[in-house]
Amino acid sequence: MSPIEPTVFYYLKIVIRKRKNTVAFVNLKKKEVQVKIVYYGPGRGGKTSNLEFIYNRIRHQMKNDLVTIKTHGDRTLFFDFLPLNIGTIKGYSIRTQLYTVPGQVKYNATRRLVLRGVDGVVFVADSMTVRREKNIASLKNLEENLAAYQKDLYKIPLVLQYNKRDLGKKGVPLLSVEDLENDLNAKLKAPSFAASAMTGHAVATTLKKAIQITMVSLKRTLM
Ligand SMILES: Nc1nc2c(ncn2[C@@H]2O[C@H](COP(=O)(O)OP(=O)(O)OP(=O)(O)O)[C@@H](O)[C@H]2O)c(=O)[nH]1
Ligand SMILES: [Mg+2]
Repeated sequence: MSPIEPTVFYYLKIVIRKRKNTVAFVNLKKKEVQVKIVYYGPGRGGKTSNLEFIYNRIRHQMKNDLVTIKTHGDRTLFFDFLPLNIGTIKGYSIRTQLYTVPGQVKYNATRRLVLRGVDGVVFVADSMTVRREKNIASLKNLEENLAAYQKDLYKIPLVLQYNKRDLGKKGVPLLSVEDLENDLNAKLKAPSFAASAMTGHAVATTLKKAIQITMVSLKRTLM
């Protein structure tokens, strides 16, 4: 992954200052700040692929492995987990924890559990026309599961990713970005990116934006 922009470090500094006394996020013993970002979205939309791409780009500098628990095929059974060390500020190491949820409808209890303590969300929508209803249902499900933690879809730091754009060239019918915006983002007006977790297009951009807006929001909450 390319280096995080300086603005993000600026916000991180503020978060550390404000969070020094809040044990939930800052581990004073370990001198560590944790930020939790969850990749959410319909089954087979490409959440795990996003984390795999990020992991493969940075594995040479990683101490930790991508933890991924899959079912028989390539479906996520519980979650994937990728801890990212994104730097040290004033002696505190900043750890971004990336999680994916299992997208299959039947795993809702697990999805809800993974959302506990979430700071920011990346919603990975599937651009394939046949997945239109699944995207809409999954976003609604996200809203419900956040509500269980008294969190509001309209207030939580959220980035939308319109994944699988590469399939257009292969003749697979895709929803246009405009259609996806209308379906999912008309009211939310969250930052959104057309991407491909297969080629890696906009995968890092999506993550950087998610980290950035999460930091801005944490700063606001704590001030
Ligand atoms: N062509 C293409 N295929 C993709 C892309 N992203 C994911 N895939 C494929 O879509 C399938 C599902 O991807 P996953 O990353 O496992 O999807 P997921 O969202 O984690 O699915 P669940 O774990 O079931 O929720 C895999 O076969 C991926 O290779 C993409 O951008 N382009
Ligand atoms: Mg998965």
